[in-house]
Amino acid sequence: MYWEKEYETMSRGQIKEIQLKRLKSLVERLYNNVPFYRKKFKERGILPGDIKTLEDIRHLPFTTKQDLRDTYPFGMFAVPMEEVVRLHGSSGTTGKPVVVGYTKNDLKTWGSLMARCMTMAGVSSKDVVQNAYGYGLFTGGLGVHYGAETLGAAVVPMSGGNTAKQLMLMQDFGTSVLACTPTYALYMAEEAHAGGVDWNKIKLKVGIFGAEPWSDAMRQQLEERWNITALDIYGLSEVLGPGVACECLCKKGLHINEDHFIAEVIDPETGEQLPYGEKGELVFTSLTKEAFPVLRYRTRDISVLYEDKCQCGRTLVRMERVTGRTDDMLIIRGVNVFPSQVESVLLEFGETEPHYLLVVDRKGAMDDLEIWVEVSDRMFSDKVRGLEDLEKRLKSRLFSVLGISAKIKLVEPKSIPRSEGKAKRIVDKRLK
Ligand code: DLL
Repeated sequence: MYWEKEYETMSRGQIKEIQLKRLKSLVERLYNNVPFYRKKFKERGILPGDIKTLEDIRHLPFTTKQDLRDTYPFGMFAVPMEEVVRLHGSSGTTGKPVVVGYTKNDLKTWGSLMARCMTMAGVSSKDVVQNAYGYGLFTGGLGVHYGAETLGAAVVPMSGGNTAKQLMLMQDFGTSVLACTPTYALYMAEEAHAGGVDWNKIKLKVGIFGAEPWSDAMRQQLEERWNITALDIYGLSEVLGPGVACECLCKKGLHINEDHFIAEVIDPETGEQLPYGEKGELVFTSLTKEAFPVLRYRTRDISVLYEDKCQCGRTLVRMERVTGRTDDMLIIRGVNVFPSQVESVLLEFGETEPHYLLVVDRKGAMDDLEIWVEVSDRMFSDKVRGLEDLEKRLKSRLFSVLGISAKIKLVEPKSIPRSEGKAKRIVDKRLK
């Protein structure tokens, strides 16, 4: 089943034609309406008329998260504020979020791209979609919500949490589609198996899971525990929100909605474009967004693109599921965490050394973060009371900076292995 068959199954040549036409008009809009891009184009001596082929995209500048921070909050918007009808933000917890905006048209496009993704996943207007992505600045909740409505399905706007009620409504409403992060779906499955659920009343058939990396092993667990087909959905606020790409029932990678986004894979060191089939950093250009278009946005997500036709009949390029990033950002219980945030806290405390390790694991369905911290010589020989007090203060300060709670393990000076190359700050056991 297709939502917009003509776009989803057109020849590669036709897709490229549409992309070129839209790229030309995007560059024109950026040049005329966004001072940030006009300056960048001028520095490189580029005029909108210089874009003649799709390959010319290689001459255009990248956009980074830092660029978006520097123009906070609305500096990248390409339309006047009176045309903006919605604002969302990235899921970072410290400092200012990255702000993205949408016009009425943008919301319509987003709704239909999400409807397209859900159709790809086998969802139809007959379904009851329980939406347990968080509603709020995060794009997951409202993104899925409007997609399901556009499709004509019945959406249950649960948002995240409140697991007992989630399970109750799932049974009472005959929910057939569950949309949430894979970790939350696993947690709900655990609770459901722990008792109280009448499995005859569970009508789930599909899970649309994303917003964080997950593995095929986890897919298998989710499929077995819920007796469903579990599919991967990808997106990021800076480019759209959920709906940039989604798996079809063939489970051979995620189809990118290429009539709205140009996807490239680049070598993260040199910035050079890599051919299909090679692994590198994903870069997206949003072709049709009006309020907040981005040119060659560096996602930091690592993937591979495949151009061969999928058995589902779609000709849209597929991306391999994202399991890693070029930076050291971790997503723990849905929150973006950078080791540098931990470092900055340790530097505030005189009693610790800036040697630390973030150990992330999955206990049952929950992500678990333990932070190993080396204490200074002076402190280590101190009384136990002093150490306990330090642990408490660290825990509370880290909670306020990271936005999630972590276990603290104070270790002896010089006990965390030193590295001769890049420091190894992270042990992530979740994707094993
Ligand atoms: O996570 C949008 C979203 C909502 C996608 C609901 C899917 C479902 P951000 O909060 O801006 O937006 O986070 C974007 O999350 O760069 C990836 O690192 C990661 N991510 C998103 N989807 C996936 C996925 C939303 N399916 C960042 N697999 C991205 C792996 C994912 N990582």
